Amino acid sequence: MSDPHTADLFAPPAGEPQVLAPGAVLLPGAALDDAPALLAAIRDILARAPLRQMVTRGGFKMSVAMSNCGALGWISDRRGYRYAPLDPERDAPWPAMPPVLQALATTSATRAGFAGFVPDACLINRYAPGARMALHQDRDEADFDQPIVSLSLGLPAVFLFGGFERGDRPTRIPLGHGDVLVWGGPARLRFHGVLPVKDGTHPATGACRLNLTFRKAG
Ligand code: MD3
Ligand code: FE
Repeated sequence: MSDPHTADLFAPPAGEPQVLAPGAVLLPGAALDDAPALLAAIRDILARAPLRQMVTRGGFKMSVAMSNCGALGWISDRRGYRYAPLDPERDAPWPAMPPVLQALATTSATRAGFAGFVPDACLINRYAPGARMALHQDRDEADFDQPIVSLSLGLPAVFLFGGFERGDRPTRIPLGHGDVLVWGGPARLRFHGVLPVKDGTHPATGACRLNLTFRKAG
C-alpha cells in the first residue's frame, strides 16, 4: 500500500473522518475530487434560480446570498422562515437537485454513520468577503432525526460550533475548500454560525465562499 502507484486507489478521499462531538463528523476534503463537477452543477442552478439576499422576519437583509435546488427550498421573509416548493422570486419550482450533489450528500452521510439519507432540499449560501451567519439553530425541518450535510467550497471560513443553548461558548472550526460536515443525532440542534469571511480569492470560486446544506426538510 505504500507503493505510490497504487496507494491512492485505496485511500479514502482526503482525510479520515473526525468526530467533533457526538453526531458531528468532519470529512476533510471529501468533495475535493468532485469539486469541478459540483461547481459546474451549482453554476447551472444559479443561472436558473439566481442568488438573492433574503430579509429576516425582523426586516434585516441577510449578508449571505442564497438560492436552492431540490423539491423544497428554504426561504425567509417578513412572515418568517420556512421551506417552500416554489421560488418566490420566480413563482416556479426550484431547479431539481443534480445527481452529483445528491450523491455527495448521501455518500457523506453514510460515511458519517447516517445510511439512507436522501435530501429533498439543498440551500446554497454564498458568502462574499465580510458576510457572516449569526449563531442559530436549524429548526425549520420536519424531522430532527434526519441529519444535515454541509459542503464548503472556495474561500475558507471559521465555523462556530456551539452548544444547546445560545449562550454556550462555541468552538471555532476552520473549514476549507472541499470539506464536508455531517450533523445528526445529538448534534442536530446545536447552535452554530460562521464568522465574517475574510477578503481573498480562491481559484475555484473567485472572491467568495459557497456553502451547501443538504436536508430532508419535508
Ligand atoms: C450544526 N449554514 O444554512 S453549515 C445554514 O456555512 C447554516 O453556511 C452555515 O448554518 C454555512 O443553516 C453552516 C453547517 C451546519 C449546518 C447545520 C447544522 C452546521 C450545523 C445543524 C446543527 C448543528
Ligand atoms: Fe444553520
